[in-house]
Amino acid sequence: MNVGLYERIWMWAAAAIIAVFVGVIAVSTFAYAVRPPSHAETIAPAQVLADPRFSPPGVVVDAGGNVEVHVVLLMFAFLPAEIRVPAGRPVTFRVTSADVTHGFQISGTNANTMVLPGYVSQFTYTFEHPGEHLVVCNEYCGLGHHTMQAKVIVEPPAGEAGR
Ligand SMILES: [Cu+2]
Repeated sequence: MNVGLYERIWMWAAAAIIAVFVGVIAVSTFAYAVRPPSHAETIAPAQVLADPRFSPPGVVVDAGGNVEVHVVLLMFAFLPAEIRVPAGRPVTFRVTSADVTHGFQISGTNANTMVLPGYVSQFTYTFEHPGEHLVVCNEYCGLGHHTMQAKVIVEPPAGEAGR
């Protein structure tokens, strides 16, 4: 088969671009563990509020100072509805649903995940500045969907209060 020079060049260029794309995905997946925030692990949706990972829901700071927020979404509320976290430190959100598919989006940030019943969604976010963010459900979940809201209150780092 006779393939022209330019066509051969473009074929190899296209193959190289595809190889680079696949390589970037492979490196970010296996070397940097980049993955979607949903499906971190499984959980029985009917027992979410009794599960030690989410009972009680709220903010947990461990001995090492790591901040974890455990949130349960259900028709039509966030538990807890008010989340207080420190500024300038990575905060890991672990979110799950007790019933249907919900969404967890923190306004003014790129923190956003689907929340599927049966799975825990997890992501880590650092709030740079103190302030208040509205949290909304962005997956239609029923008649009261539009009333679902919570807020994240970002507090000044410890020792800087009142500055
Ligand atoms: Cu909703």
